[in-house]
Amino acid sequence: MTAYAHPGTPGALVEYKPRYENWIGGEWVPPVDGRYFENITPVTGKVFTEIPQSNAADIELALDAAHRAAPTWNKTSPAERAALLNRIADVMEANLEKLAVAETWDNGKAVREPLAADIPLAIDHFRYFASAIRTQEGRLSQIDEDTVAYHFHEPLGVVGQIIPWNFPILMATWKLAPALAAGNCVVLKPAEQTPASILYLMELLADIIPPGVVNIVNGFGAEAGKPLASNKRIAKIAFTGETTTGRLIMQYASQNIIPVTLELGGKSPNIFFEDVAAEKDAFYDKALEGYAMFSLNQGEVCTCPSRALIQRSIYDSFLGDALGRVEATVQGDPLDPATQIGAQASNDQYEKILSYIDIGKQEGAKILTGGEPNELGGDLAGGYYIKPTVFEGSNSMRLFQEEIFGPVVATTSFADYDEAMSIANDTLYGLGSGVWTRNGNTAFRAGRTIQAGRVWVNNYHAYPAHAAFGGYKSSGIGRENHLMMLDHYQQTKNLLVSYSDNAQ
Ligand code: TXE
Repeated sequence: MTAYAHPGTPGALVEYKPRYENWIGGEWVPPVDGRYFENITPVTGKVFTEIPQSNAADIELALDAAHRAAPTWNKTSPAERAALLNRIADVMEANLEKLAVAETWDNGKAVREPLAADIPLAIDHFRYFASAIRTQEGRLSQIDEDTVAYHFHEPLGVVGQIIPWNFPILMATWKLAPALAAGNCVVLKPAEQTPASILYLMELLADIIPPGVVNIVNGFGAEAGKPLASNKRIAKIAFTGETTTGRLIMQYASQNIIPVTLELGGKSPNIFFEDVAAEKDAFYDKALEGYAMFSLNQGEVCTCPSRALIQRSIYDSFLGDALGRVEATVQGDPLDPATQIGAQASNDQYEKILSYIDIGKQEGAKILTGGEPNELGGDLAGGYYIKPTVFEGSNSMRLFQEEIFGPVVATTSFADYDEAMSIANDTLYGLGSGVWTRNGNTAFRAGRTIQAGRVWVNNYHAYPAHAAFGGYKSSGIGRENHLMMLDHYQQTKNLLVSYSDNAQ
């Protein structure tokens, strides 16, 4: 398959508008102050569209629209909500290729990923929550012969959502689908680095979402995110982003005593036990692939397996084979489906990753491959490309302790099971982790011992809608995906009824 034409060039599948507005109350609404910022594609480093630089006034407009829509939308039946979610999924499916190209242009990721993962997962997510809300039931407790406690699920009302730039459409979906299924209206702020693909999606959905049920306000964290997260008119704030920002979000929410869900940083261990190498078979091959997954989505994944732990007895041979796999990874034009690693999402992130590569060198960690930008030619010359990078070092190094959010893996060895567990848990974070072994008992014990919300056993980077996802420790509060997500967007109403005329 040949590469997709870049937006703005002849034959392009996606044409972005030169300027977007906020999506409020079912209309495109210019920012109150009339300010816009330039949005750059990381593929070439060039500006391709302008985005509203909103502030508190725009957030208030969006909240006005959401509160106008809420009395009706909050009362819709589960069947009506499910129908909307299924319609959204159908439109996305009909436009899958366009959405994948739009996502790549805004974020820099290799288009094969949104084609095969981000967009199909988003579609499935809407369908999953359409089913979930149809099958959700309230509860009834029989207190005594004549007294009954009914438990009803009620929507919270109007909720705020703030998302990051690594999976713009999928992260929007993870938050929108359960919120809408539960009957809430939403004001969502995309990340300033990747606002365009979500606006492109809203253009496709403009006619099917009732006005005010979903509102998108763009802008920067302090100017637009804070007035949303600290607003008295939201009943909940959901956030994905950096741990330091998560702390601020909790402070804002505490002023209004509203619930918060936080999905924050990670430094996930990926552990390879010696029995993995007992045979050089398909399982061994799968484990090598599991090691190389640190560069998936350019390493810009909160669960990036950024710490690899390999048992000492197989360290040299396994790492040697794994390096071959890493070096064979294809980096190039993100719009070429053959490309496996694209561009980092922004210049800031590109600089941050390179600075961590310097920190690693200064700490005395050894670079085994990569460790530098990938200077691609032609119109990709201005883009933000970094070669997948393997470091060898020890777990006390900053390289092993701080989230880099790039295609960089810090690798170390361990003697036995106990040491593996102690290194794995020696981190502030607890989001993802991987365990690779042929021994079911080792897998189970390690899975229960590692302090992380998700432990992948003999696989990695799978995100089905019906598996709970979220963090231990500084990686966050609450879960996303799975039925249980509905609880984060609902109130419980208890009606305690006596059906007796007798005195109490
Ligand atoms: O995150 P921020 P940034 C990590 C990753 C990355 C680092 C910085 O290590 O290098 O964070 O990224 C909004 N009130 N992750 O600066 O600032 C902001 O506009 C309200 C991990 O992009 O947390 C954006 O929409 N909102 C992560 C969103 O928060 C505020 C994914 C995330 O931005 C705000 C992204 C404020 N005061 C980065 N300040 C993951 N775990 O997936 C910012 N925002």
